[in-house]
Amino acid sequence: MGSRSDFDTVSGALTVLKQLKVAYEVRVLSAHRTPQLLSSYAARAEQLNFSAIIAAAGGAAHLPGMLAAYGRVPVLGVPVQSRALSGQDSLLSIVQMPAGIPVATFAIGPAGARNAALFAAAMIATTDAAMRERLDAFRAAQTQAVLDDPYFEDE
Ligand code: RP5
Repeated sequence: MGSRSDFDTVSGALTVLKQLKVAYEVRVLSAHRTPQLLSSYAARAEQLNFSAIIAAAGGAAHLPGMLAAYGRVPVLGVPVQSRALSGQDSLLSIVQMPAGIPVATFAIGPAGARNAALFAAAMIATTDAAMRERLDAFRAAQTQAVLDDPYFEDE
């Protein structure tokens, strides 16, 4: 994440990663406050052969694009809801990558962070049968929660 202040947005992603037993690490890296750190972290992600980087940032959110530019690890960008423009600025700056360096972009805020984690797990599941089973179980539990809702009426 671009700042410690992004943590509330990111924390739901960590819950999902834990639940699905995806190994992860968490860092605060700022494209503008710690630019050197950002490039060395992208190199580390490549060296360790990470499956994905979930990059959450707000405002002029160049963190995901810069991480994607420095390495080949797929970057999943999460726009953080900014105070000034409610995250529209974050969303547009992450999603509008010029052709050549892709960043997969998710919804603004905590929903986007959780979905980025689920997407990373789905990427891993393409070559990992145990992860596939955990994802299936996650979805089944989600379905069951709807069915168990007293306001849900079965036909
Ligand atoms: C971005 O600027 C961060 O991703 C954060 O969303 C936003 C504000 O950062 P702080 O000023 O709260 O550190 O770099």
